[in-house]
Amino acid sequence: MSSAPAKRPHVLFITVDQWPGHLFGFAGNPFIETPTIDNLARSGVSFPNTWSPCPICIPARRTIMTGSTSRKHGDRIFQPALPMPDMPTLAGVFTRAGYQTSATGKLHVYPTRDRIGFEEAFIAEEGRSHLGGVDDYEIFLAENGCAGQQFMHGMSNNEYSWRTWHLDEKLHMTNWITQTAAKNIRRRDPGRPGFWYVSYTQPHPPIVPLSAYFDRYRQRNIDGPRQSEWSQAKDLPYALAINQHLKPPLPPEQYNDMRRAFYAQCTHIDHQIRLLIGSLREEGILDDTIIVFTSDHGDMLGDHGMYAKRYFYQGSAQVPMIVVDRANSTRIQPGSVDNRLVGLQDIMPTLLTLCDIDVPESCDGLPVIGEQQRSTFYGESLEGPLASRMLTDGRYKLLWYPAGNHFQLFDLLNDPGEQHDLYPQKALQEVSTRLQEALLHELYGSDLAWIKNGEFVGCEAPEFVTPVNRGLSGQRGIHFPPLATSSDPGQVVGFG
Ligand SMILES: [Ca+2]
Repeated sequence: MSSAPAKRPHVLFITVDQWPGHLFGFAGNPFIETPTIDNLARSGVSFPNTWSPCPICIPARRTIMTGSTSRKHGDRIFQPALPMPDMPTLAGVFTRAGYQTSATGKLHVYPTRDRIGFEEAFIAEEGRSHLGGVDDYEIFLAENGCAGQQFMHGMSNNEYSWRTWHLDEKLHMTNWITQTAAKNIRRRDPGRPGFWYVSYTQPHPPIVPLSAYFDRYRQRNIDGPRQSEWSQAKDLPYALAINQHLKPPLPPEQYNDMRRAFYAQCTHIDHQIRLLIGSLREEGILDDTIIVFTSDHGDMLGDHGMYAKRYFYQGSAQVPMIVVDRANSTRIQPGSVDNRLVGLQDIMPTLLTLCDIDVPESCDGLPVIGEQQRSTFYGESLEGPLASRMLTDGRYKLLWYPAGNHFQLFDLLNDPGEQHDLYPQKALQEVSTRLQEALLHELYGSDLAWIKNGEFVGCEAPEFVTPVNRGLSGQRGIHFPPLATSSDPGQVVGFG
């Protein structure tokens, strides 16, 4: 039997949920503390032009785990009861290559206990137990005398109210994910390379930071949301108007505290990552471990009057991407910044290439350490009147809202915060036309009804009716006794 697999590098792949790419020290934000992740960036290469090709939880995670985009993996909406496509998965390919593979935290797949190729999965699925399958974090809470108390803080899974964590620090989901993953590193089989997927459920709401981390930010100045003229226009695209009305603006003091609480969750995760690195170091394998850090999508956090994700503005769709190679490798220059266009579909081919494993043909992504680069990047979100599409060449970004056939154009070099919509400017018509032509080539399926004779015609926007949010955006209740599995597992209990 070959001993070659044991010489392969280990992999620590860390994913966070809903953490925008611009909210890091290494990305230039002076308000947030992310010393550990900044150190990862200094130890490897970061990619500031990384986009979530469909900035919604389930589609983004299907992209990460298949190395392909919505067109191939089959979801650009958010389909909670859609099984994984019949394609090789990141985990499955590593397992077949001889790796010991484990996932800890959020997978967000259906059926819930589908291991999607991992040998082991320890899951924390944010209280979606109506979908069936036990949740390891909920078992942990019960074993520690807190059965069903995960959501007793009262905060919603998709709102921007906040309070500090209501149970002991050691019971916080971020701590549980770290401890479980660190244990998996310690209990590894020393004869095989390890692949540890660590998937934090935060900083996604419910915003429930530990009080120690909120206190850290309590007295600090904090940055505010991006403002723009275009987002206050009366003819705002339907998809944007709905968001602005669903989550009305917070008064400044409340907004600032919410943002501090969000940052507190981020710094908490950053510090917990130190334990993963420490565990690898004490096992004597840190220098032989490739580390990748990313997020499934970001959060608007009030930018342009909007919250959460689904959109292709920077806060929602631009994600962090850091790749740290083995120590002393010459493939990556520590501390380098690579401005190529990158997407979440590139993670699978990148990790496989770094570990000298063949990339399946089903992967659409490109290894980010290779010579081959894309000239444009396409993104898609939702279908019907809430849909939006994006096409960027890295310098300019074109957005299309089919409902109302509304376009926007931003100059990412001079206006990374996208505060000035340049689409109406005649001087840039050539740029818009070029990006529109590239966008036409990307469209498929139901989108083709929005094209006539090669021209964008879109569809009529529905009459705007102020949305009513009776369910508090996916508010959870008391989870003991355990919830019964719903007869309709597709029932949405809040976008993730
Ligand atoms: Ca998500």
